[in-house]
Amino acid sequence: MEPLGDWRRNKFVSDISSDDFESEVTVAGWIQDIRNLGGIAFILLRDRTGVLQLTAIKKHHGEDFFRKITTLARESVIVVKGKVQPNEQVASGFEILPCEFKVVGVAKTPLPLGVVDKVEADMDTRLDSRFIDLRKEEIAAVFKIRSTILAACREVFEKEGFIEVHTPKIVATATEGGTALFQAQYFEKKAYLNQSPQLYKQMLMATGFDRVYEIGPAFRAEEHDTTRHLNEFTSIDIEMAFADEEDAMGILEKCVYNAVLKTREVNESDMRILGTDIDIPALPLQRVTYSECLDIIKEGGYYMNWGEDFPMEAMKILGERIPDFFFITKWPTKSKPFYTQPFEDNPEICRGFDLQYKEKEITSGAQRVSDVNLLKRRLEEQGLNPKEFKFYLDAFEYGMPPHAGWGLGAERLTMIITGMQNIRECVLFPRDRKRLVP
Ligand code: AMO
Repeated sequence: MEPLGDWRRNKFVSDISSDDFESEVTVAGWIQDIRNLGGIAFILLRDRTGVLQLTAIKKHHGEDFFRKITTLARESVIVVKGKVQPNEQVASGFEILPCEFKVVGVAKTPLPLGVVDKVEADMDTRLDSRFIDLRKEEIAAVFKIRSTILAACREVFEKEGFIEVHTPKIVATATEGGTALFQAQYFEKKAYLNQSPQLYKQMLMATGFDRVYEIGPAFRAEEHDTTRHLNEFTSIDIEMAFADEEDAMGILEKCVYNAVLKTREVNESDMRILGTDIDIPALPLQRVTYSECLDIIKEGGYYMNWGEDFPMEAMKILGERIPDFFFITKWPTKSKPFYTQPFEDNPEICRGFDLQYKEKEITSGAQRVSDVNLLKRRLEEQGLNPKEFKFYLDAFEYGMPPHAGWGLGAERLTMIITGMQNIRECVLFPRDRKRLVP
């Protein structure tokens, strides 16, 4: 292995064009394949933007150079200085004739997982060697898109006057119900990993910050092992003051719109690699009330009682009959968490909403209860002890404006935009019922 020294890449593969013909470039990456034909060898070098061909010619380069470059193990990392030459026979239209190269990272053989092999490895094998799995362009494409989605949401937040905040992840109380909590030892006290920034983002509404967003981890000790659930996911959260659920939905639909728009602009080739596409949603997104959903479900041949949560079968009927992205509004109050504001004139239903993509839920949100007495009552109704929520309730006692917000699962949105069927494809190192390593 050689030190990098002052060698630096000055071109990514995708940056090289006919403008570079006959000039010297420094490229760097992983050796994807070597085809040695005896007198001439083709070495495929991959970086995050693509693959190029290095051509080594025994007569031109000499025996030693030729042997050294053709005997490198696949997936070793090299830095190469070489001349760009036009070559019609190569898909990219050029090849690089190396002048010098350094081996800066040697790969052991055999590889635990192939990068370009046609045989598909199962998910566990892939995740066990995730650092290699992520070298595959179709796997990396998902994370390039995920990055665009997050940037697109941030862009909306910044434009709409939100400030970015970070709330604690080690906490003393449950937010989203007591069953799905991971316990932690906090010195001599019992603590939990936070399920959602819910209580903290609401408390921030009492500060005058007015509009906050947080993109951070959320932990759920859910036992079930599905293609839609993780035990650690990234939650995109907002909270806004002097606002109701419609205002919050307005920000959400802008985020979704911008995420799809930016992905189509920035990640055209990644979407092509994934063989997927998604239409830019028309705004405003359709709002369908919970009761209207029941009617649609009934028309679809499935019957359920008012107040029940939608089982997957019912969700599928909805997904088939309503345009892709839609809101479900006006939920039964008892089906939503304690912090959801009931309608003043009909407290059986509340100002909570979900954002759906077909049968998949991607966001929950609501206008919140800002009256402390109602909040205490709601806690008790749901079998929770207001005393345990004192730190939260205190923030409502000294001037709390009405407010609303939502939480959007980054992996769920990425799944939808990339067309992935398993949520594990949308997180680098998934945490699920069985997986804690790597
Ligand atoms: P909720 O519990 O519905 O609401 O979560 C909000 C969104 O987070 C994502 N999500 C998950 N993603 C992957 N794996 C999981 N186990 C998982 N659980 C949830 C989903 C979901 O729609 N405090 C409220 C939000 C709010 O009202 O502001 C909350 O957490 O995309």
